[in-house]
Amino acid sequence: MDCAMDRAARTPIREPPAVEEDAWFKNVVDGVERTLDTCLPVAETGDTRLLEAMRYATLGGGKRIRPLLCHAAGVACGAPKDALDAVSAALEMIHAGSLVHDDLPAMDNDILRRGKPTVHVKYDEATAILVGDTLQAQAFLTLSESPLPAERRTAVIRELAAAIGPFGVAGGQFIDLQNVGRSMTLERLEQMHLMKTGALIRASLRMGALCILPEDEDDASTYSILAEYGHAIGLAFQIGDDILDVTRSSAALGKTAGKDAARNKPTYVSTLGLDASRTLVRHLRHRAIAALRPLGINGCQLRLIACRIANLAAA
Ligand code: GRG
Repeated sequence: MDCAMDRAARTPIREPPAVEEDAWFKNVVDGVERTLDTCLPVAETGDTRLLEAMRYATLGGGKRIRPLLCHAAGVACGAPKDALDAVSAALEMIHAGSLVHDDLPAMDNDILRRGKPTVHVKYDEATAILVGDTLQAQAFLTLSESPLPAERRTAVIRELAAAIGPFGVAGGQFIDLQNVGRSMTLERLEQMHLMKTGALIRASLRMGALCILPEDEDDASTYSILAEYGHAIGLAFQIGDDILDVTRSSAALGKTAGKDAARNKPTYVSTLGLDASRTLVRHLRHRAIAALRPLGINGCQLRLIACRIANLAAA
Protein backbone atom coordinates (compact mmCIF):
# COMPACT_ATOMS: atom_id res chain seq x y z
CA MET A 1 0.00 0.00 0.00
CA ASP A 2 1.54 3.37 -0.92
CA CYS A 3 2.02 6.13 1.66
CA ALA A 4 -0.31 8.66 0.02
CA MET A 5 -3.09 6.11 0.11
CA ASP A 6 -2.34 5.34 3.73
CA ARG A 7 -2.24 9.07 4.68
CA ALA A 8 -5.58 9.66 2.96
CA ALA A 9 -7.02 6.67 4.75
CA ARG A 10 -5.92 8.07 8.12
CA THR A 11 -7.50 11.51 7.63
CA PRO A 12 -10.33 11.72 10.17
CA ILE A 13 -13.83 12.06 8.80
CA ARG A 14 -16.27 14.34 10.57
CA GLU A 15 -19.49 12.49 11.24
CA PRO A 16 -22.97 14.01 11.63
CA PRO A 17 -24.65 13.83 15.07
CA ALA A 18 -25.14 10.28 16.35
CA VAL A 19 -28.74 10.80 17.49
CA GLU A 20 -30.08 11.56 14.00
CA GLU A 21 -27.96 8.77 12.60
CA ASP A 22 -29.34 6.20 15.04
CA ALA A 23 -32.93 7.35 14.45
CA TRP A 24 -32.58 6.96 10.68
CA PHE A 25 -30.97 3.51 10.93
CA LYS A 26 -33.64 2.33 13.40
CA ASN A 27 -36.45 3.63 11.25
CA VAL A 28 -35.20 1.69 8.19
CA VAL A 29 -34.51 -1.51 10.14
CA ASP A 30 -37.93 -1.41 11.86
CA GLY A 31 -39.63 -0.73 8.51
CA VAL A 32 -37.96 -3.68 6.82
CA GLU A 33 -38.78 -5.97 9.74
CA ARG A 34 -42.47 -5.02 9.48
CA THR A 35 -42.50 -5.45 5.70
CA LEU A 36 -40.81 -8.84 5.92
CA ASP A 37 -43.34 -9.94 8.47
CA THR A 38 -46.16 -8.91 6.13
CA CYS A 39 -44.61 -10.32 2.93
CA LEU A 40 -43.53 -13.71 4.27
CA PRO A 41 -46.38 -16.21 3.89
CA VAL A 42 -48.28 -17.71 6.82
CA ALA A 43 -50.22 -20.98 6.60
CA GLU A 44 -53.90 -20.99 7.41
CA THR A 45 -53.99 -24.79 7.72
CA GLY A 46 -51.81 -27.83 7.04
CA ASP A 47 -48.07 -28.29 7.46
CA THR A 48 -46.52 -24.99 8.53
CA ARG A 49 -42.93 -26.21 8.95
CA LEU A 50 -41.50 -24.81 5.71
CA LEU A 51 -43.15 -21.42 6.26
CA GLU A 52 -41.91 -21.32 9.86
CA ALA A 53 -38.40 -22.13 8.68
CA MET A 54 -38.54 -19.28 6.13
CA ARG A 55 -39.45 -16.91 8.98
CA TYR A 56 -36.80 -18.38 11.28
CA ALA A 57 -34.14 -17.66 8.62
CA THR A 58 -35.28 -14.13 7.86
CA LEU A 59 -36.86 -12.34 10.84
CA GLY A 60 -35.28 -10.80 13.90
CA GLY A 61 -31.60 -10.78 13.07
CA GLY A 62 -28.82 -9.46 10.91
CA LYS A 63 -27.47 -5.97 10.41
CA ARG A 64 -29.82 -5.24 7.47
CA ILE A 65 -27.01 -3.56 5.56
CA ARG A 66 -28.57 -4.15 2.16
CA PRO A 67 -31.91 -2.51 3.10
CA LEU A 68 -29.97 0.40 4.60
CA LEU A 69 -28.03 0.83 1.34
CA CYS A 70 -31.21 0.53 -0.73
CA HIS A 71 -32.99 3.16 1.37
CA ALA A 72 -29.99 5.49 1.42
CA ALA A 73 -29.62 5.38 -2.38
CA GLY A 74 -33.38 5.73 -2.80
CA VAL A 75 -33.54 8.72 -0.43
CA ALA A 76 -30.67 10.35 -2.35
CA CYS A 77 -32.74 10.05 -5.55
CA GLY A 78 -36.16 10.89 -4.06
CA ALA A 79 -37.72 7.39 -4.22
CA PRO A 80 -40.95 6.69 -2.25
CA LYS A 81 -40.51 4.94 1.11
CA ASP A 82 -43.19 2.27 0.61
CA ALA A 83 -41.46 1.06 -2.56
CA LEU A 84 -38.07 1.09 -0.82
CA ASP A 85 -39.52 -1.02 2.01
CA ALA A 86 -40.80 -3.64 -0.44
CA VAL A 87 -37.55 -3.72 -2.43
CA SER A 88 -35.53 -3.93 0.80
CA ALA A 89 -37.63 -6.84 2.04
CA ALA A 90 -36.96 -8.67 -1.24
CA LEU A 91 -33.22 -8.02 -0.88
CA GLU A 92 -33.21 -9.39 2.67
CA MET A 93 -35.11 -12.51 1.58
CA ILE A 94 -32.48 -13.17 -1.08
CA HIS A 95 -29.66 -12.46 1.37
CA ALA A 96 -31.16 -14.63 4.14
CA GLY A 97 -31.73 -17.46 1.63
CA SER A 98 -28.12 -17.22 0.47
CA LEU A 99 -26.94 -17.49 4.09
CA VAL A 100 -29.08 -20.61 4.59
CA HIS A 101 -27.54 -22.24 1.51
CA ASP A 102 -24.05 -21.02 2.40
CA ASP A 103 -24.32 -22.76 5.80
CA LEU A 104 -25.28 -26.15 4.31
CA PRO A 105 -22.88 -29.09 4.73
CA ALA A 106 -22.17 -29.04 0.96
CA MET A 107 -21.00 -25.41 1.22
CA ASP A 108 -19.54 -23.79 4.35
CA ASN A 109 -21.02 -26.37 6.73
CA ASP A 110 -21.79 -24.09 9.67
CA ILE A 111 -23.96 -24.60 12.71
CA LEU A 112 -24.40 -21.02 13.97
CA ARG A 113 -25.92 -17.99 12.21
CA ARG A 114 -27.21 -14.72 13.67
CA GLY A 115 -26.70 -16.18 17.13
CA LYS A 116 -28.97 -19.18 16.48
CA PRO A 117 -28.57 -22.73 15.12
CA THR A 118 -28.44 -22.68 11.30
CA VAL A 119 -31.59 -23.73 9.45
CA HIS A 120 -30.36 -27.23 8.54
CA VAL A 121 -29.42 -27.80 12.21
CA LYS A 122 -32.70 -26.46 13.61
CA TYR A 123 -34.86 -28.16 10.94
CA ASP A 124 -33.07 -30.50 8.48
CA GLU A 125 -31.02 -30.28 5.31
CA ALA A 126 -33.87 -30.76 2.84
CA THR A 127 -35.89 -28.03 4.59
CA ALA A 128 -32.90 -25.68 4.47
CA ILE A 129 -32.50 -26.21 0.72
CA LEU A 130 -36.19 -25.47 0.23
CA VAL A 131 -36.01 -22.39 2.48
CA GLY A 132 -33.33 -20.91 0.21
CA ASP A 133 -35.43 -21.74 -2.86
CA THR A 134 -38.71 -20.42 -1.48
CA LEU A 135 -37.14 -17.22 -0.13
CA GLN A 136 -35.90 -16.52 -3.64
CA ALA A 137 -39.38 -17.12 -5.07
CA GLN A 138 -40.96 -14.94 -2.38
CA ALA A 139 -38.46 -12.15 -3.06
CA PHE A 140 -39.42 -11.95 -6.72
CA LEU A 141 -43.12 -12.21 -5.85
CA THR A 142 -42.67 -9.29 -3.45
CA LEU A 143 -40.98 -7.22 -6.18
CA SER A 144 -43.69 -8.10 -8.70
CA GLU A 145 -46.28 -6.71 -6.27
CA SER A 146 -44.25 -3.67 -5.15
CA PRO A 147 -45.96 -0.24 -5.26
CA LEU A 148 -44.07 0.98 -8.35
CA PRO A 149 -45.00 1.87 -11.93
CA ALA A 150 -44.75 -1.26 -14.13
CA GLU A 151 -41.59 -0.08 -15.89
CA ARG A 152 -39.76 0.60 -12.55
CA ARG A 153 -40.93 -2.77 -11.23
CA THR A 154 -39.46 -4.57 -14.23
CA ALA A 155 -36.21 -2.66 -13.77
CA VAL A 156 -35.77 -3.73 -10.12
CA ILE A 157 -36.69 -7.35 -10.91
CA ARG A 158 -34.16 -7.48 -13.72
CA GLU A 159 -31.46 -5.91 -11.54
CA LEU A 160 -31.90 -8.46 -8.76
CA ALA A 161 -32.02 -11.46 -11.12
CA ALA A 162 -28.79 -10.33 -12.81
CA ALA A 163 -27.03 -9.74 -9.47
CA ILE A 164 -27.57 -13.21 -8.04
CA GLY A 165 -26.84 -15.35 -11.11
CA PRO A 166 -23.67 -16.90 -12.58
CA PHE A 167 -22.00 -13.50 -13.03
CA GLY A 168 -22.92 -12.38 -9.51
CA VAL A 169 -23.56 -14.01 -6.14
CA ALA A 170 -23.89 -17.64 -7.28
CA GLY A 171 -20.88 -17.35 -9.61
CA GLY A 172 -18.79 -15.81 -6.81
CA GLN A 173 -19.81 -18.57 -4.43
CA PHE A 174 -18.75 -21.14 -7.04
CA ILE A 175 -15.28 -19.59 -7.31
CA ASP A 176 -15.07 -19.47 -3.51
CA LEU A 177 -15.85 -23.19 -3.15
CA GLN A 178 -13.42 -24.10 -5.93
CA ASN A 179 -10.60 -22.35 -4.09
CA VAL A 180 -10.88 -23.80 -0.59
CA GLY A 181 -7.39 -24.92 0.42
CA ARG A 182 -5.70 -23.03 -2.41
CA SER A 183 -4.02 -19.64 -2.59
CA MET A 184 -5.42 -16.86 -4.78
CA THR A 185 -3.89 -13.74 -6.27
CA LEU A 186 -5.19 -10.49 -4.81
CA GLU A 187 -6.77 -9.72 -8.17
CA ARG A 188 -8.67 -13.02 -8.29
CA LEU A 189 -9.72 -12.66 -4.64
CA GLU A 190 -11.10 -9.21 -5.38
CA GLN A 191 -12.96 -10.48 -8.45
CA MET A 192 -14.50 -13.28 -6.40
CA HIS A 193 -15.71 -10.92 -3.68
CA LEU A 194 -17.01 -8.34 -6.13
CA MET A 195 -19.30 -11.14 -7.31
CA LYS A 196 -20.10 -13.10 -4.14
CA THR A 197 -20.67 -10.18 -1.75
CA GLY A 198 -20.37 -7.05 -3.90
CA ALA A 199 -23.00 -7.91 -6.51
CA LEU A 200 -25.90 -7.83 -4.02
CA ILE A 201 -24.53 -4.71 -2.35
CA ARG A 202 -24.28 -2.87 -5.67
CA ALA A 203 -27.74 -4.16 -6.63
CA SER A 204 -29.16 -2.85 -3.32
CA LEU A 205 -27.96 0.65 -4.20
CA ARG A 206 -29.07 0.49 -7.81
CA MET A 207 -32.48 -0.93 -6.89
CA GLY A 208 -33.05 1.96 -4.48
CA ALA A 209 -32.32 4.38 -7.32
CA LEU A 210 -34.23 2.35 -9.91
CA CYS A 211 -37.40 2.82 -7.84
CA ILE A 212 -37.50 6.36 -9.21
CA LEU A 213 -34.80 7.02 -11.82
CA PRO A 214 -34.69 5.46 -15.28
CA GLU A 215 -31.17 4.49 -16.22
CA ASP A 216 -30.92 6.83 -19.18
CA GLU A 217 -28.47 9.54 -20.18
CA ASP A 218 -30.07 12.16 -17.92
CA ASP A 219 -29.36 10.11 -14.82
CA ALA A 220 -26.14 8.41 -15.89
CA SER A 221 -24.06 10.41 -13.42
CA THR A 222 -26.13 9.20 -10.44
CA TYR A 223 -25.58 5.60 -11.51
CA SER A 224 -21.86 6.10 -11.98
CA ILE A 225 -21.59 7.64 -8.48
CA LEU A 226 -23.45 4.63 -7.05
CA ALA A 227 -21.22 2.25 -9.03
CA GLU A 228 -18.02 3.78 -7.64
CA TYR A 229 -19.41 3.97 -4.10
CA GLY A 230 -20.82 0.42 -4.32
CA HIS A 231 -17.56 -1.04 -5.61
CA ALA A 232 -15.61 0.49 -2.72
CA ILE A 233 -18.14 -0.26 -0.01
CA GLY A 234 -18.74 -3.82 -1.23
CA LEU A 235 -15.04 -4.63 -0.98
CA ALA A 236 -14.69 -2.83 2.37
CA PHE A 237 -17.59 -4.86 3.72
CA GLN A 238 -16.04 -8.18 2.65
CA ILE A 239 -12.57 -7.28 3.94
CA GLY A 240 -14.25 -6.29 7.21
CA ASP A 241 -15.96 -9.69 7.29
CA ASP A 242 -12.55 -11.38 6.82
CA ILE A 243 -11.05 -9.22 9.60
CA LEU A 244 -13.87 -9.95 12.04
CA ASP A 245 -13.48 -13.68 11.40
CA VAL A 246 -10.03 -13.53 13.04
CA THR A 247 -10.55 -10.75 15.60
CA ARG A 248 -13.93 -11.57 17.18
CA SER A 249 -15.41 -14.49 19.10
CA SER A 250 -18.30 -16.64 17.85
CA ALA A 251 -20.46 -15.15 20.63
CA ALA A 252 -19.75 -11.60 19.44
CA LEU A 253 -20.27 -12.47 15.76
CA GLY A 254 -23.29 -14.74 16.19
CA LYS A 255 -21.59 -17.11 13.72
CA THR A 256 -18.60 -19.42 14.00
CA ALA A 257 -15.39 -17.36 14.28
CA GLY A 258 -12.06 -18.49 12.82
CA LYS A 259 -13.71 -20.51 10.07
CA ASP A 260 -11.72 -19.14 7.18
CA ALA A 261 -8.40 -20.22 8.66
CA ALA A 262 -9.85 -23.55 9.85
CA ARG A 263 -10.97 -24.33 6.28
CA ASN A 264 -7.80 -22.87 4.81
CA LYS A 265 -9.76 -20.38 2.70
CA PRO A 266 -7.96 -17.55 0.93
CA THR A 267 -9.04 -14.21 2.47
CA TYR A 268 -7.78 -10.63 2.56
CA VAL A 269 -6.26 -11.31 5.98
CA SER A 270 -4.44 -14.46 4.80
CA THR A 271 -3.29 -12.68 1.63
CA LEU A 272 -2.41 -9.18 2.90
CA GLY A 273 -2.19 -9.56 6.70
CA LEU A 274 -4.36 -7.87 9.34
CA ASP A 275 -2.80 -4.40 9.35
CA ALA A 276 -2.78 -3.97 5.58
CA SER A 277 -6.37 -5.27 5.43
CA ARG A 278 -7.43 -2.61 7.97
CA THR A 279 -5.61 0.09 6.03
CA LEU A 280 -7.32 -1.03 2.86
CA VAL A 281 -10.76 -0.76 4.54
CA ARG A 282 -9.96 2.85 5.56
CA HIS A 283 -8.80 3.65 2.06
CA LEU A 284 -11.98 2.18 0.57
CA ARG A 285 -14.11 4.19 3.01
CA HIS A 286 -12.43 7.37 1.78
CA ARG A 287 -12.90 6.31 -1.82
CA ALA A 288 -16.58 5.61 -1.21
CA ILE A 289 -17.14 8.94 0.56
CA ALA A 290 -15.22 10.87 -2.09
CA ALA A 291 -17.45 9.36 -4.78
CA LEU A 292 -20.51 10.82 -3.02
CA ARG A 293 -19.32 14.43 -3.18
CA PRO A 294 -21.48 15.43 -6.20
CA LEU A 295 -24.60 14.30 -4.32
CA GLY A 296 -24.03 16.89 -1.58
CA ILE A 297 -26.46 16.61 1.34
CA ASN A 298 -28.46 13.96 -0.54
CA GLY A 299 -25.59 11.52 -0.03
CA CYS A 300 -25.66 11.96 3.76
CA GLN A 301 -27.09 8.53 4.62
CA LEU A 302 -24.75 6.76 2.20
CA ARG A 303 -21.87 8.51 3.90
CA LEU A 304 -23.04 7.34 7.32
CA ILE A 305 -23.23 3.75 6.10
CA ALA A 306 -19.68 3.92 4.70
CA CYS A 307 -18.46 5.04 8.14
CA ARG A 308 -20.48 2.34 9.87
CA ILE A 309 -19.10 -0.42 7.61
CA ALA A 310 -15.52 0.77 8.11
CA ASN A 311 -16.05 1.01 11.88
CA LEU A 312 -17.28 -2.58 12.02
CA ALA A 313 -13.90 -3.74 10.75
CA ALA A 314 -11.91 -1.34 12.91
CA ALA A 315 -13.30 -2.62 16.22
C1 GRG B 1 -28.13 -17.27 -5.74
C2 GRG B 1 -28.60 -15.75 -3.82
C3 GRG B 1 -28.01 -16.98 -4.31
C4 GRG B 1 -27.39 -17.82 -3.43
C5 GRG B 1 -26.73 -19.11 -3.77
C6 GRG B 1 -24.96 -19.86 -1.27
C7 GRG B 1 -24.72 -18.84 -2.30
C8 GRG B 1 -25.23 -19.07 -3.69
C9 GRG B 1 -24.05 -17.71 -2.08
C10 GRG B 1 -23.53 -17.31 -0.75
C11 GRG B 1 -23.29 -15.85 -0.73
C12 GRG B 1 -22.82 -15.37 0.59
C13 GRG B 1 -23.38 -15.99 1.82
C14 GRG B 1 -21.94 -14.39 0.64
C15 GRG B 1 -21.40 -13.90 1.93
C16 GRG B 1 -21.66 -12.46 2.04
C17 GRG B 1 -21.50 -11.98 3.46
C18 GRG B 1 -20.32 -11.16 3.78
C19 GRG B 1 -22.44 -12.30 4.35
C20 GRG B 1 -22.54 -11.74 5.69
O1 GRG B 1 -23.48 -10.68 5.56
P1 GRG B 1 -23.89 -9.77 6.77
O2 GRG B 1 -22.69 -9.50 7.62
O3 GRG B 1 -24.86 -10.75 7.57
O4 GRG B 1 -24.64 -8.61 6.25
P2 GRG B 1 -26.11 -10.36 8.47
O5 GRG B 1 -26.35 -11.60 9.29
O6 GRG B 1 -25.72 -9.17 9.31
O7 GRG B 1 -27.24 -10.06 7.55
